[in-house]
Amino acid sequence: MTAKPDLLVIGGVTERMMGRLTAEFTVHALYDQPDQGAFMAAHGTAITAVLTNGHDGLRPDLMAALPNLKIVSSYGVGYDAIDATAAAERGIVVTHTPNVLNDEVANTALLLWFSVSRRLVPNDAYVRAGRWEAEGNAPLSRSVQGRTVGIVGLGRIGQAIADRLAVFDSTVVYHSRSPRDVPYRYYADLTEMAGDSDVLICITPGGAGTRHLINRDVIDALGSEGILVNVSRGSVVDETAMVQALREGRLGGAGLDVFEAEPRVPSELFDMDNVVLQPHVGSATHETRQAMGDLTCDNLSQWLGDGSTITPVPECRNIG
Ligand code: NAP
Ligand code: 8YV
Repeated sequence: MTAKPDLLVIGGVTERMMGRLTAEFTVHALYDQPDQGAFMAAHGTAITAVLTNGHDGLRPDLMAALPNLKIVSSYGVGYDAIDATAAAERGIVVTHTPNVLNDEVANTALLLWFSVSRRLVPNDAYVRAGRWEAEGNAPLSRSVQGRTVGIVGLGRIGQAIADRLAVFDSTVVYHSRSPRDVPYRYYADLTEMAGDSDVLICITPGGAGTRHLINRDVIDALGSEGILVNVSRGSVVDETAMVQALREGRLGGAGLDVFEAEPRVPSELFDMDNVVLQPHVGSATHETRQAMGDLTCDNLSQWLGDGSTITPVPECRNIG
């Protein structure tokens, strides 16, 4: 019987995933190693496959310590924590999990906007504190109907967000590096779009190309009645500028799933009732995480079978 190939798992995986992985690979869980340096020195040469996730990615020093690495299968669509160009140069294929999470993340984006706009969290607190009975009706909130919604990054998830907005009589507008053949107005200038939008929903990839795309100028253009929703990566928003704008009333509100130094969140946000905070759970339902886990394992299984993969990242499409 031929030995099973060695797979390094970075970050936790579900029981369902581990069941599949152990059937096909000799699995080494990096997070279980008391001395990761010693483990890499002893096993780095044997490892040909890595399974990771969008948050942990693959550190350059780890990639360098795996001379025979052939595939990195990542659980998540965003792969800004993996240097896919460096991987491709070494003939390593990186795969991710596009499309299976579009609906969930789009739903999360709208949930955040609606929660901020309709004051869901402060109103819940109002009831729980007995204030409804003691003080009467809570203050009025802002309607989500008929708004101009600026989507920053009209890709797979951005399009799923736009699809949902028809129900709310929204005017959808978008910004990305290049226009697409869609029936929405394109803005090459993000600040101009922010000035015309009631809500800005950020759903680009992370990484150097989008760092602080949402800067002070964009935030000021969105303005004191505007709402910023970020379901992309924390790095896309200049968090210091955003917190300052919220504190000074120059930004109306924010619905945030991601943060620059997560899981650390600026504590100044904790007291703001025009802000809704989530711990990076855009795709985190049992159903969607199962689909993501299945695709992560399917990529590894197919690679094991014939060397090809189902969903390689664009940088790696010519490998395998
Ligand atoms: P996608 O299909 O690749 O779409 C990305 C969009 O961003 C494209 O429209 C792209 O258009 C635009 N874009 C890229 N760079 C840009 C730049 N510098 N300036 C402006 N626009 C830019 O990706 P997706 O599948 O929709 O996923 C998007 C991202 O969502 C992921 O990469 C991940 O970071 C995030 N995400 C978060 C969660 C969560 O849990 N919160 C879950 C899933 C995904 P152009 O190429 O024309 O610029
Ligand atoms: C996951 C995500 O939480 O897919 C992404 O890009 O941000 C999320 O779906 C993450 O990848 C899991 O670590």
